[in-house]
Amino acid sequence: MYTLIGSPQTRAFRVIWCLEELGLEQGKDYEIVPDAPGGDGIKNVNPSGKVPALVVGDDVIIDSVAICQFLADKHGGLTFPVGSIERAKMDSFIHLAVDEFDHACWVWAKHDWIYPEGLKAENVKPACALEFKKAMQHLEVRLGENKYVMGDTFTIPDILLGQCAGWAERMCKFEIPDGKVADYFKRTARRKGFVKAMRIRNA
Ligand SMILES: N[C@@H](CCC(=O)N[C@@H](CS)C(=O)NCC(=O)O)C(=O)O
Repeated sequence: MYTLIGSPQTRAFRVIWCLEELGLEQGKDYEIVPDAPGGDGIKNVNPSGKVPALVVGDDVIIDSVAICQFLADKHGGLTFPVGSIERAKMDSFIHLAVDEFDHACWVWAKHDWIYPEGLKAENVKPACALEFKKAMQHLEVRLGENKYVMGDTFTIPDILLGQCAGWAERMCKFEIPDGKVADYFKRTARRKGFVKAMRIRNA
């Protein structure tokens, strides 16, 4: 039984979506300890207090991407074999999600409600909106006519990009223009794994 530490409203959502896509069930294969960032529970396993973390027996894995990669490798889904070209290309999409999508949302959040007043800089939020818009354009070109970023196979970067898109729309109010990319996000949001993860998030 895995223990996922982190509230489902945080990046822990990515891990829940990943677990559900891999056919693992809450209560049977994993449990969630819905700690907020900085809480005592998470600080016991991650000195930075950041969520999520996954407890696996006597070990702990920190970072949503590392956790998803571990689960995908272990349960044989959402990824490609280590050393394959597909794996390298998939990893490249993971970096696109983290460097461009996650980063724009995260810096926006820091300058909106996380930092104290004195540290919030004028113009940072519009700069993040611009970065996000550029990232959407990069994604559109790289997606091409594909169903998912790696073609017909749904993989970890689709989870990361989908979670970031929801975050961007809900919290940052970044625009997702109609067209290929919006259709792609709608497609990922129709997946059973996403629907089940959202049910857990909203419970
Ligand atoms: N790269 C890490 C980032 C984790 C992260 O920043 N989590 C946020 C919540 S979604 C957090 O705990 N923030 C508290 C902080 O930055 O102190 C991951 O993907 O797990």
